[in-house]
Formats: sequence, C-alpha cells, structure tokens
Amino acid sequence: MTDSEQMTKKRGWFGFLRRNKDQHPEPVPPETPPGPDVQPEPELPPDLPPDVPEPERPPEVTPEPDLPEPPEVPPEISPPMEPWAEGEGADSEIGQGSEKPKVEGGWFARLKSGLSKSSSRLTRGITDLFTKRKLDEAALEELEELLITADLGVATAARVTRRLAKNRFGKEVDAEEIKTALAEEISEILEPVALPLIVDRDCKPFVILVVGVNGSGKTTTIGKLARQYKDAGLSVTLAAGDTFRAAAVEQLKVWGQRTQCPVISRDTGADAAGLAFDALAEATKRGDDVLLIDTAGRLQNKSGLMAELQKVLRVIKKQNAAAPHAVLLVLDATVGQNAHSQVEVFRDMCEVTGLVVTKLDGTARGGVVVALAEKFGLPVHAIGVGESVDDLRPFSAQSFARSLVGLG
Ligand SMILES: Nc1nc2c(ncn2[C@@H]2O[C@H](COP(=O)(O)OP(=O)(O)OP(=O)(O)O)[C@@H](O)[C@H]2O)c(=O)[nH]1
Ligand SMILES: [Mg+2]
Repeated sequence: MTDSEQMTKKRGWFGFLRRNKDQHPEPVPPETPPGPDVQPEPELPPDLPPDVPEPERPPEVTPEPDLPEPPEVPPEISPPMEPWAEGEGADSEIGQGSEKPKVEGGWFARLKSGLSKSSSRLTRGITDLFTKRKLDEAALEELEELLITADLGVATAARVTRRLAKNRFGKEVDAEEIKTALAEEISEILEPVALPLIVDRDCKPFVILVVGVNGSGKTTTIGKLARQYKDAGLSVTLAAGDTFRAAAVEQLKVWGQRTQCPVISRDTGADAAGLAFDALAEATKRGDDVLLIDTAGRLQNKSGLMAELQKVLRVIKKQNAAAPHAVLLVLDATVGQNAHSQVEVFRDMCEVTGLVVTKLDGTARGGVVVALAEKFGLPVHAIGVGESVDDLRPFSAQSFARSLVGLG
C-alpha cells in the first residue's frame, strides 16, 4: 500500500464524517479583497436590517424534488460524470476508497495536466539546470529562483532549497533526483494542512458557511459537497445566501435539483443575514445533518461584502453559538499570488476554518497552494479539478506535490 493510500484509508475517503458512536454504531461514510475587478453595482439593497430580522414574508423553500430517477444533468452545468473506478465509492465505508491515481483521464490525470503550467516550467527548468551538474551554490540559487517563479513563494523556495542542500550539497545530481527530492520536501510542507472536513453528526445541522471572492467556485463547490454528503446518506439543505444576484439564486436551485437537496432562498436584494437565520431555523427544525450556506462574492465594495459576511456570522451565532461549524474559503488557484491577500482578508473577517482550492484542472498556478500552506497553515480540505459534480477531491499532499513537479 502506498503512503497516499494509507493516508486515504486513515483519514477516510473525503474524511467527511465523525461518527456518532452512540447513535451510529455502523460505519458511516463520509469546499478579498474582492477580485481586482470589483465593479460598482447600481442596484443595492438599502440599509441592512437589524441583526435578527423578522422576515417580511417567509423565505421560499424549494422542496426536495421527489424524483423517481436521477435528474437530467444540464450539460452546460455539468459534463457527464466519470464512473467510479471499480470498488470505489460503492462501499458503505467511504474511507475504503482509493484516490485512483492511475486512472487515465481521471482526477489525478486532470490534476496533473491542470498543474502543467507550473509543472512544465519547473520540469523544464530543472532539466536545464541539472544535466550532470553538482548541487553547488549557483545551482541552488537558480533552483530557488525557479521555485519562486512557479508561485511557491520566497519563504517556501528558500526552505525547500535549504533542505535540499543539507542532504545533497556538492553531490552530482540529475533532474529526476531533484524532482523526487523536491516532491518529498513539498509533500512534507503540505502534509499538515491536508486535512479532511469532518462533519460532526452530533451537530444538527452541521453548518458550513462558504465564502470567497466572486467567481472562485463557491456555488459549484456547494453543489459538489451536497452531492457527496447526500451520497453518504446525510440530509442536506442549501441556503442561497448570495441574494445580491438573481442568477446566483437560480444557480443554487439548479444544484439543489441535481443533488435533490431543498434550497432556501429569498428574492434578489433580500437581506442575506435574515436568509441565513431562517435557513438555520428551518434546517434545525427538520433535524438536518448539514446546512450549506452560499454567500455573495461581490457587493458594492469590499467593506460592504465584509460587513454582510460578519452580519451573517453574527445572526447564525445568535441562534446557535457553536455555528457555523466550518467556514470554507474557496480559492481559485488560477489567481496565483492574489490568493494570499484573499486568505488574509477573509481569515481576519470571517474566521475561516479551512480552504477549498478550485480550478486545479485549468492552467493552474498550483504552486501557490504550497506557499499558502507554509504561510497560513490553514487546512486544505478539498480541491476542485473540474466543473462536474464529482470533481471535488480530497487534498492529498503526496499526489499534489508529485503533480506539481511533473512526476507521475
Ligand atoms: N474548471 C473548473 N471550473 C470550475 C471549478 N469550480 C468552479 N468552476 C467554474 O467557475 C465558474 C464560477 O463558479 P461559481 O461556483 O459560480 O463561483 P462563485 O464563487 O459562486 O461565484 P459568484 O457567485 O459570482 O461569487 C463556473 O463556471 C464554474 O463552473 C473547478 O474546479 N474547475
Ligand atoms: Mg455563487
């Protein structure tokens, strides 16, 4: 068994659930500054209502559809899902699944090709640097520069090269050896943050607030998470907390239909905190296992967005002091270094408990994940490797590190 498989087994496939030992003796299986393009929006809700507003009218609850068959998947929203590899995902014990790193065209292949921008630069650079060459001062300096340009950040690049030097300085090294050693160093940095998001089944509902700048993948991640939780046998409600845009509510409703989860929503322009409050009340009344709350990524300005998010947090806490149980910051990997300031702002404003990094299937600048791990130490719960409902995967330190340096 590989290390990666052992890790997966130890933590559980996607590591979703902390078992409630009393009630569930059987195995229970288990995702700103606002973007630089924040534009003023003319139609704004007026002043935010008081903390715990009385709804003017009851929020709209899109009932869980009673569908005899799985719903049709609109192709523009989700390409056809990949079938599970044999023996994966079918077990009642989700923790037994493998990450299927060898499946052609599977998530690992997509992750690898997604990281190709970072990895090809690194791979080419390493090959040029280390063709029958000693690991001397000059080589180390060039390697450090290479790592910085691959978004790993100055501190991480320095740390990695220092550690390489410790073991191999003055020795003749080839490119493969350097890549392998790099992957090991990077994996070691990522290991402490590669942590699954664990749903505590004693919390009914386990409240997950999903935040991030516009377009980072919040709503899509909620859809993917909803599917995973539903597949694990949990009852899930979605709250359309992005009341700023009509299309955002509609998008979440589509995900609700696809995953057969009820969606609690209000009209565009309604108070997001009020909606979150009602959604929590509703999910609590129903005894739901999970409540996933979507939020806006863009408001009139950054301070408006932050004020709204903080208000959402306040009203949730008024109703349930322990909630939200998780605040997920969704980061688009393609933004590169900009991710640092997004983490700083959201972490300070919204008590972020973990990250989901999306779009690692694109021309991602995946090296930034390493820099974030080193700098902030926030758990990376999952990564997005595509738009499909199945494209949310646990974050494996080893797989990621190897993909990043172009190793299979
Ligand atoms: N390739 C790829 N696309 C993704 C991934 N996650 C999300 N997307 C796409 O990114 C776009 C934005 O995703 P959304 O989920 O709408 O992002 P959001 O954060 O909710 O955006 P706002 O509602 O505008 O704040 C959509 O076209 C998604 O399909 C991913 O992992 N890979
Ligand atoms: Mg959205």
